[in-house]
Amino acid sequence: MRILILGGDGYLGWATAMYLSRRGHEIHTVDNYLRRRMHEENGTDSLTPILESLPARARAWKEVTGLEIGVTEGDLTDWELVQRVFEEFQPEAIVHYGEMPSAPYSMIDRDHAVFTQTNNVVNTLNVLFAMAEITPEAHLVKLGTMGEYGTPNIDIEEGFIEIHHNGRSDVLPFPKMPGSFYHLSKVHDSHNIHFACRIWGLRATDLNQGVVYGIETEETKLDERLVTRFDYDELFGTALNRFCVQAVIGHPLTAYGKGGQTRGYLNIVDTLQCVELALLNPPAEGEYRVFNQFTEQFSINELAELVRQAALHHGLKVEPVHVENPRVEAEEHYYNAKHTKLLDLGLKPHLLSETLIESMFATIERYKDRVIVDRIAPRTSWRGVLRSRVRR
Ligand code: NAD
Ligand code: USQ
Repeated sequence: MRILILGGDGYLGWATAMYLSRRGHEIHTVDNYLRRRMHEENGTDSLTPILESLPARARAWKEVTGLEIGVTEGDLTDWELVQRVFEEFQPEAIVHYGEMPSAPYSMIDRDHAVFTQTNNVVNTLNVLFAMAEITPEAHLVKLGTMGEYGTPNIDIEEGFIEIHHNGRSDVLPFPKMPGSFYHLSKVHDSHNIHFACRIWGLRATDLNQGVVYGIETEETKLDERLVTRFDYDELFGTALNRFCVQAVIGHPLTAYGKGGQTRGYLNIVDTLQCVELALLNPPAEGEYRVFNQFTEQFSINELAELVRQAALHHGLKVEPVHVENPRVEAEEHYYNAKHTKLLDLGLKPHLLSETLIESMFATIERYKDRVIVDRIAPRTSWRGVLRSRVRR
């Protein structure tokens, strides 16, 4: 299959490009290095040393495997660039990771909120128009987020819910209550994608993914130059990845608030499997479908305890601390999200275990001299804008 991977320089995009290339697909990637530039802006960096550019990574891939990964360095908000890539590559499927993915980054201030929503919504609109005009048969596999739903006090369905109201009923999109301007950008995308499927007959799979953890995939292990990025700082690191780095360097595990925040989680190798399953089982013309993409749910306190135990076993002593929560979110809540559609397609989950956490410790230990310790503690407050108003 000819697969266009948008955001191919990122944590998940690079791992996906290699995985699908090795399975015989023709791969082309697009990235504008936004993620690298945001790290420069914040004085942070990937724990793993990634090569200097996407072409350099593609060259290393070719040397190791003999396989090609095509590269376009460019911005997806640039309509002419998107149009050119679609015309030249004629994708049969598009895996769209190419967005600004951090909730805290989107909450820094007005500029960062506006940038996040503009970047993400415009990228996706450009992709939808390119599909409609150039490759209307192609399948869009779009990375959304479980955070679109928030934490409602009812079970979360996979995208749609049957509602009975005043004697009538319908199946409608599940209500959304996201927790950051970033998560909101994904809701806006979902509405735009659903609309494009309805009006133009496009086909799309919206993968509402949970929090991803893990450093290694079969492909990253082939050669050190093929590592994917791995972040642990307050803006770009996600919960379990951060806790593993914290355990290795002896930093208290930063549980925000009461630590009862519960989310869906999955191993990076299962992200690859899920995307492949979606690609191999495309929706019908005009169909917009939603899969909840995670394998297990944990509260922050449960994750911290798992990491504490694995650390102890590994000869490391670390304890959780309950730091003031920089976010505005429910710290104790009901959470039960359905996630059967990918299992029905054949997903074989790699569940979180002490062995897996210890193997993450082992990889992190190799790079621990690269950790920038003063970028670990949370600094970005959801209430930051309000505080500056009070100061005035
Ligand atoms: P990432 O930042 O590492 O990857 C995104 C890539 O897209 C980056 O390399 C970035 O430079 C590129 N990009 C962003 N805007 C662009 C633009 N305008 N033009 C060209 N390239 C652009 O993030 P990730 O963790 O790999 O996440 C990939 C996707 O999956 C994101 O859409 C994210 O919202 C979603 N997601 C991630 C997780 C997770 O835990 N990592 C969980 C759920 C959903
Ligand atoms: N948290 C802590 N301590 C930390 C870091 C996070 O307690 O050191 C808590 C947060 O307060 C939150 C939960 O852990 O309650 C998850 O936070 P996170 O930073 O791991 O993940 P999140 O901000 O939700 O974003 C990440 C990705 C994003 C993706 C999302 C999936 O960065 O791209 O969309 O996970 S989901 O959470 O399902 O929406």
